[in-house]
Amino acid sequence: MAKNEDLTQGANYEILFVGRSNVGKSTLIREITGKQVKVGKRPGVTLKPTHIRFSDLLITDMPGFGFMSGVNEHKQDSVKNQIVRYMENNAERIDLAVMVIDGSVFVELVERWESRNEIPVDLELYAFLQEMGIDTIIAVNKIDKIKDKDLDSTIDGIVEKLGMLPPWKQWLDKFVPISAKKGNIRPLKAQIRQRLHSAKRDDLFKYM
Ligand SMILES: Nc1nc2c(ncn2[C@@H]2O[C@H](COP(=O)(O)OP(=O)(O)OP(=O)(O)O)[C@@H](O)[C@H]2O)c(=O)[nH]1
Ligand SMILES: [Mg+2]
Repeated sequence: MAKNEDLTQGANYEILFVGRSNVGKSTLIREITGKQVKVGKRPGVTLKPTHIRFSDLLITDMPGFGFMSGVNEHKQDSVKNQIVRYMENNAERIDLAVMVIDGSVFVELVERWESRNEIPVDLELYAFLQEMGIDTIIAVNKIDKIKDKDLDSTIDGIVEKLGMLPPWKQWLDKFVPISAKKGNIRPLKAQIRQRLHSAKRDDLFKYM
């Protein structure tokens, strides 16, 4: 634990990966950085913020919001509180958040919550990031599970749920369709690089 904490010392640029459990955050970080982070078949694999460090670039893999098999409700609440606290405590250091969603089920899940009159965790998380003023890219993952002909309408639906207007292609700097598992992550890399470039940090391109 102490060692994990030390990785944050002296970091000047932090990219945070957040999202519901099992959406593919850890798989994505592995694809982007080439570093091994724990990836699981079951949700709830990452239970604490995990850091990877390159020079003064800090990459943080957050535990997933939402359902985790074999983890009780109390524990799930404490994971959620931990995530919120981490974002509050480190908002100044966090330059960019990549919110990962499972594009193949996102709209259905959100509607299921809405039909129970509950606020979907994903929307809550997104609103919180906005409130904290953290620049956020939505990585629409698992597009290998969506039929080509349905891709545009599916992403349009996601855009609407997040309170923006379709067509999604007017938000190319915000919504990036990817498949971490298939190694199809180029649009996300391009967007991250654009943010690094704006921050005059082209020197960090070599790490991703
Ligand atoms: N089909 C498909 N599966 C994927 C993709 N990306 C990740 N997965 C799978 O989704 C499962 C969960 O991946 P993880 O990377 O562990 O997910 P996570 O978001 O880090 O999960 P937590 O640590 O529980 O929050 C694994 O079985 C991955 O192989 C993708 O693009 N397509
Ligand atoms: Mg994980």
